[in-house]
Amino acid sequence: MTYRIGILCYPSVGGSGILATELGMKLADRGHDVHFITSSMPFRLNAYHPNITFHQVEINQYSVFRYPPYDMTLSAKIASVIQSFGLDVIHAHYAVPHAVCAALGREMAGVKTPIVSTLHGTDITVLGEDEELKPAILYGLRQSNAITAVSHSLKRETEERIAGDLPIQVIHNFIDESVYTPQIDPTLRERYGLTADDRVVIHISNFRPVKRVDLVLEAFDKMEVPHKKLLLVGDGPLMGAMRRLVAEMGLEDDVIFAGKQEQVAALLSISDVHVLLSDKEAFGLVALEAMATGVPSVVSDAGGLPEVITDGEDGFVVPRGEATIAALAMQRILTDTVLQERFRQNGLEKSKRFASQDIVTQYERLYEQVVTS
Ligand code: GMT
Repeated sequence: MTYRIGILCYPSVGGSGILATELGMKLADRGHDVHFITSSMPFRLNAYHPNITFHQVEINQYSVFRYPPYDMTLSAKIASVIQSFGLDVIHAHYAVPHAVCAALGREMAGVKTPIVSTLHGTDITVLGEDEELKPAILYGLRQSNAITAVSHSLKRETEERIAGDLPIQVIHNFIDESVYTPQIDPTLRERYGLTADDRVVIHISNFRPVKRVDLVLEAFDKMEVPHKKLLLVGDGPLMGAMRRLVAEMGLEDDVIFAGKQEQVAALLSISDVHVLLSDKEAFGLVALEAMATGVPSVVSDAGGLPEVITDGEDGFVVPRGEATIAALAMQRILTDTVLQERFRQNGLEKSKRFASQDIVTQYERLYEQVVTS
């Protein structure tokens, strides 16, 4: 059975947008008719696909508005797509405003199109802390016909903070197994000025406070490993501060800022260890991407990260905020080639559990459930 599916997500760089876009593309490959309703073209939606339609939400800039009414426009667009294309299901990624707008759009269209809402993390762990927003989040979740969370940890947090009485199903994030696989590009290391002796630590994030890039720098600085290099990929509000910190720490020669990149599989492949020391992390898609590319991770014990990385099996899970422990963990992987290879092989095997093949089927089953009930 194939469906007409409306997908709401943030189109810019970010785990929830990436996941929603990849899901839409995989669903289209399976014959579903997929409609992205977003403010701009999702950044990974880079290939033409006959089963995908992109509906741009135009933002009204009328001068009387101090804040353009994006949520209203998005809801109206959802209503119009429901009416024009007869959507069978709406899949909202991220509670705010998408779950809420899905409910409003459906109401405007005067229909009962089922809504699946997927919680990704900060929509609950950060925005759910805001008492002014909480009722809106709860409204969006109550209006949903099914709610999913990307990890057991996020399901627990949602039950504790917001909606203890609502059923939440865990569907883990996935990777495109055809993209995230060990890659060999002999020229790439060279292009980043890396030599064969260099031991490369990689961190990829949106440089927001929650990612603790400062702690990554501190841990890297503490590591006693010859020829160590740190590859920082991504961009965000703390980029300026991190550049200054690198200079203050005297690490300019060892830290490479690669900026925002789309082809992270290739960059992961030239690295020896991946590090993510976030204070909060509902899942940590990038740790899964590293694992599938054959790169062991050192991650903090935040949120769902221990559901991705198993301590001592395919990487190390260290306590939050502990730079010294993280430094020792990275050092062990970089200096013990037997351990590194064991983690790498275990990770490659484990990443198959998160292959798109199975996870997309779990979403399809859920669509069937909400459409037929
Ligand atoms: O990590 C971010 O700040 C971006 C955020 C997003 O919404 O794009 O990521 C969240 O969703 C990802 C996809 O499900 C998860 O892998 C990330 O762990 C989660 N981030 C946090 O919980 C901080």
